[in-house]
Amino acid sequence: MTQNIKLQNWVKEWAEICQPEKVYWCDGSEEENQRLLDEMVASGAAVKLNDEKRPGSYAFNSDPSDVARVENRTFICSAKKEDAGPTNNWKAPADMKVEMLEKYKGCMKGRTMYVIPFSMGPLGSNIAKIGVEITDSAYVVVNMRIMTRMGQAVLDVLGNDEFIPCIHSVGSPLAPGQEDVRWPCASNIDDKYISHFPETNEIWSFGSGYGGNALLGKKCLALRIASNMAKREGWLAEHMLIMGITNPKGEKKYIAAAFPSACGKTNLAMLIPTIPGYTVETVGDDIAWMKFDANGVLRAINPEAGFFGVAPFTSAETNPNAMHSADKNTIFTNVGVTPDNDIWWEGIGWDCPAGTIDWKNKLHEASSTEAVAHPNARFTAPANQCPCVDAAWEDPAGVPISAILFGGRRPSTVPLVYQAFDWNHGVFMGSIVGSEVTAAAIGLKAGVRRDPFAMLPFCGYNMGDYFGHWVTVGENAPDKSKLPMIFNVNWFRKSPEGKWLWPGYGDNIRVLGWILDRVMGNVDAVETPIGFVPNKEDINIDGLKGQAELMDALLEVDKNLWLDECELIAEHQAQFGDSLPKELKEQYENLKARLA
Ligand code: SAT
Ligand code: MN
Repeated sequence: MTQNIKLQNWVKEWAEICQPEKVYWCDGSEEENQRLLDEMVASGAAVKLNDEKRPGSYAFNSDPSDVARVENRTFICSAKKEDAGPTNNWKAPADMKVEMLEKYKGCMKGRTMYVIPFSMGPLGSNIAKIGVEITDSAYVVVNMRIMTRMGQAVLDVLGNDEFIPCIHSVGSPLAPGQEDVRWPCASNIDDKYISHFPETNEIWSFGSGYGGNALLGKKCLALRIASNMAKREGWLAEHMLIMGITNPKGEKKYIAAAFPSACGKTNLAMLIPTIPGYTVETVGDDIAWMKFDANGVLRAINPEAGFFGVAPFTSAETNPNAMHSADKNTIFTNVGVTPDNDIWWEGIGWDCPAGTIDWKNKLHEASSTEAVAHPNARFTAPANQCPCVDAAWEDPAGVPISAILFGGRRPSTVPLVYQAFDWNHGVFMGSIVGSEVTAAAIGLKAGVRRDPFAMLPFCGYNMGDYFGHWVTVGENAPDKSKLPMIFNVNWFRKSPEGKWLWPGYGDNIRVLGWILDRVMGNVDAVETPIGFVPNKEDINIDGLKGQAELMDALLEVDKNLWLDECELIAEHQAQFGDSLPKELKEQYENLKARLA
């Protein structure tokens, strides 16, 4: 329990609004966790998996209408619309609160209101932030217990201090005697809201029970709200993995890396090197909070305690470390369940056993073309179960960051790797990250879909101001010589005939090796109009058959393609209007001048 009056009053206030049957404060204990899981198995909401194959693990199926984040129902409710910027949905805070309070009235009838105290970041670390989530979903409680540090220990650390209040309801009250469904949620998309009030550090979520819509510590707090706090306080809250890389000489460096979705971020964070002598260790696979220490070194922590990873196509081949992270004590959502209560998904590496129940809770017929697992099916697994978790992954001081990587899916134009000339050039690189889409794929004009810093859905304020914040962080760095070097990588370049030019996966260590060499000043590079590109002999391709002939095409910087790219960049920059920092306009002009 807690003596925190503000917290007690806040819970009371919301209990009056939501009218739950009872209020329950989560202590985070093993017994509590087991009790909630047992209750959900008994009610039919969860399946207990085979204890020999998947100890301590459970499978849930969501409602088919509730399978992913809802970006068109995600709102940044700053006082001024400009402060949400051109890339966020906005509503005035007061209007949003009036609208949502109508929804919250009585929304927990017949349900338990759980109070979840949680810490993003190691408990008691001065970088960590404490939130309290109110929810009517026991599924959320057991997931938050994996994804965050949760329970009484957090209240003990909180004392009478401030917390970030997060309110969540699945929006599905029960009338007396009404039987519950397996996955309650608001059935109408317009009844879902993921709202953020950056000026008051509040999160209000309604109508969805899935992922980032409901586990409010993740995208809502650790990115959208934290990005606002970071701007005010002079640090960085980023959608980045953090990994340690040790080279054959035993020298270890940490890097942070941002990629839009579907670029293999979790796989990179847990990569198994194909060249001998290198080791990769994982600090985090999704979010990095970075601050300068007293010596002017930028240090990063992973605010999370677990992985909420995409299941389909994760296998012993693509990511054995992720598979092992999910060996036990794991919650699976929207995967198939086999007759012996194991899990199955597309690309898991073996055939689907007869009698498997699909994510829609139907028997999967061998002849069926329907997916067994939803494409956004997830595993929620404790980070400390990852075989390659870094020894310092919970160090409250964070790990020193030597390099920051950006990347997207670019079949043409963008070389395998290139390095920014300086910090502001690197900020420019981050601001133009994107993946190419074909006209066929989305029925729109073919082009590059930009996802600056991979933060498009997660930046809690005006994206132009966010670019400006990155510029400011560089300007205010206590020691500019200690700023991380910035790189762009592209594992996805293709030949004009459409063949991949790079093997990817574990072979990406060959590129990371070059990046480490640059960081340590071991190799020169070729200066091109877009940045420093490797001399091809400096990328180790030993043992890769046929790779040598592809290196020129892979590293090529084609001025004409880049002049075309500049036109797209100009369009991209234009949307930010006056909020685009002059430094990025300059970077664009300089790039064009270098290409001329
Ligand atoms: O559902 S989450 O937001 O946690 C994961 C994702 O969509 O990136
Ligand atoms: Mn993510």
